[in-house]
Amino acid sequence: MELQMWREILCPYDLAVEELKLKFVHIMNEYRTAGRYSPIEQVDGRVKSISSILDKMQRKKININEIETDLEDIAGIRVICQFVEDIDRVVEIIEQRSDMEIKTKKDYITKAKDSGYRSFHVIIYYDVDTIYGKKKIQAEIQIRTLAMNFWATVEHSLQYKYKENIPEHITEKLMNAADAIVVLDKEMSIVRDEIMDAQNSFRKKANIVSEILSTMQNLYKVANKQEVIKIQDEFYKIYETGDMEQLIHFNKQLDIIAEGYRAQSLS
Ligand code: 0O2
Repeated sequence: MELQMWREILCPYDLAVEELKLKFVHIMNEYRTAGRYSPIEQVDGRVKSISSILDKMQRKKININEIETDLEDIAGIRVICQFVEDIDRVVEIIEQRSDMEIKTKKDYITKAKDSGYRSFHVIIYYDVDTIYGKKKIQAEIQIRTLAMNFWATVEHSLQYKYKENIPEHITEKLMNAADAIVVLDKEMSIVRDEIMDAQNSFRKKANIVSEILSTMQNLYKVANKQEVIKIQDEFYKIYETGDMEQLIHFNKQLDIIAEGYRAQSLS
C-alpha cells in the first residue's frame, strides 16, 4: 500500500487521538479547578506508526483489509494515575461518558502478563467527524500508575533493543523490578489519603493566592495606591502565617473592596 493511502487511513485516528487527549486533560483540569483531587495525573497519546502496524499485522496474521477492525490500538491513549485506586475511578469516568462506548476491558493488574506487565486496558468505539462524514473508530486506552508506567517504558525499550529476545538475566531483573513495583504501589496506597490531602490543600492555597494577586492587580488600576500598598502588606503578613482560614477571609474582604470600586465606576 502506498504512503498516501496509509496517510488517509490514519487521518481519522490522528483526530481521535488529539480529541481524546484533550478530553482527558480537560477532566483533569476540571477536577483541579473545582479544588478536587484528580484521579488523572498525566495524559499521553499516539497514532501507531506504519512500521509498528506492519509488525503487528505480521505477528497476528492480520489481512490489510482487516486492520481497522482487528487492530484495536491504532489510536492509543495513555492515562497515568498516581495510585492504583485511581485506575478504577478513570474506568468509571469512561463508563459514564456518552462519547466513548466500551468494547472490552482487559485487566492486567489483577492478573499481570507473563512479562510482568501491569496496566488496565479499555478498548472503546469513538466517533470522529471527517470530511466524508461520521466514522466510528476503535481506540485503546491504557490506564496505569506512574510506577507501572516507569516499568513498562523501560521494558518496552529493552524489547525494542533486543527484538523480543531479552537475555535471561535481564528478564529476571525485570521480573524482580515488576514485583518491587507492586510493593511500591501498595505502600503508596497506604499513604494515599495523606498525600491527597496535602496535594489538595496545596492546590487550594495556590488557587486562593492567585485570586488574591489578580484582584490586587486590578485594584492597582482603580484604587488609591497607598491603600493598595496597605492591602498588599496585610496580605504578605497573612501569607507568612500560612493560615488557610485567614487567607480565605482576606480573599473575601478583598472581593468586597473590589466590588465597591466596580460599583463606584458604574455609577
Ligand atoms: P506498542 O509499541 O506499545 O504499540 P498482544 O497480542 O499481547 O501483543 P494485543 O492482544 O493487541 O497484543 O493487546 P494487549 O496485549 O492487550 O495490548 C497490547 C499493548 O499493551 C502493547 O501494544 C503494549 O503497548 C502494551 N503491552 C502489552 N504487553 C506488554 C508488555 O509485556 N510490556 C510492555 N512494555 N507493554 C506491553 P503493542 O502493539 O505490542 O506495542
